[in-house]
Amino acid sequence: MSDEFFKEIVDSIVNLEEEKALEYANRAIKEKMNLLDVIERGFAAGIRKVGELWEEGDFFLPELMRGSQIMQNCLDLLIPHLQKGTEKISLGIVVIATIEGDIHSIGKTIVATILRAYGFEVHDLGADVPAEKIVEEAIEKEADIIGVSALLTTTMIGQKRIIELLKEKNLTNKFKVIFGGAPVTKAWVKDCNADGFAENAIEAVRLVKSLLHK
Ligand code: B12
Repeated sequence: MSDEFFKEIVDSIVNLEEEKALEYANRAIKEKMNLLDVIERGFAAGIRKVGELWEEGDFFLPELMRGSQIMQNCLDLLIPHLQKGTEKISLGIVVIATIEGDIHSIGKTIVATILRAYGFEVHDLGADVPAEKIVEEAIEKEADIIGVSALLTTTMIGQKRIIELLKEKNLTNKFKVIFGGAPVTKAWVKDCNADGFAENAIEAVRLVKSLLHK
């Protein structure tokens, strides 16, 4: 798996070349590459580059949407292969969602998939989910961990709302709450009194394992 291959994937996403991108995804599967690496260093790097181009005004919203659709189609191919090694015994229960007002789902879905592959029972509630619903589901599923994704600075406040709700319901000690998403920082986690955050899916696995002493 060479850096050149990752670069080719990035270019296919940036140039909005769906056929090529799908071909690379299929090649990665066929050649049994490390698919998480392929996603993080190839496809995710590509979509982030598209985001930068959009921010700089070189791309418009339809191009951003097209890029994310191509990324999603490639993930649909890759994810079932990532899940293959899933262990049968649950190491813990995770409820995960992207917070209300925020439709960014790609990163959250990758984290959910990888946690599943590492043996956690994961309930993925999807995107644009109200804080109240996330807490309700965590109670119902008897979760150990609540994971909340936010990609917009305007929706991060919803992550804090989860902590407030748990406090109101006297449930602070029942769950560990972790955050994720590009704008989330250590300072924000501290400010909210959350239990941690992770910048990518592998770090998320490490974080969850350490919080649950696995
Ligand atoms: C793809 C994308 C979209 C797609 C989303 C498609 C989808 N189904 O997800 C579409 C085109 C729909 C979209 C829409 C919008 N977008 Co957008 N989008 C992006 C983009 C380019 C990439 C996001 C992404 O998928 N990254 C790849 C994944 C793999 O990375 P990730 O999400 O960061 O996730 C990783 C980690 O953060 C972490 N993680 C993530 N979640 C969690 C959760 C837990 C619990 C843990 C532990 C870890 C974790 O692990 C993940 C895996 O490595 C970003 C740019 C960027 N740099 O993030 C802009 C970006 C987030 N979007 C932005 C904006 C403004 C919008 C819109 C408001 C645009 C508009 N005017 O309509 C709308 C939002 C509408 C809404 N209400 O939500 C801005 C946000 C600016 C800000 N400061 O708030 C960004 C930063 C672009 C920019 N540079 O300006 N977007």
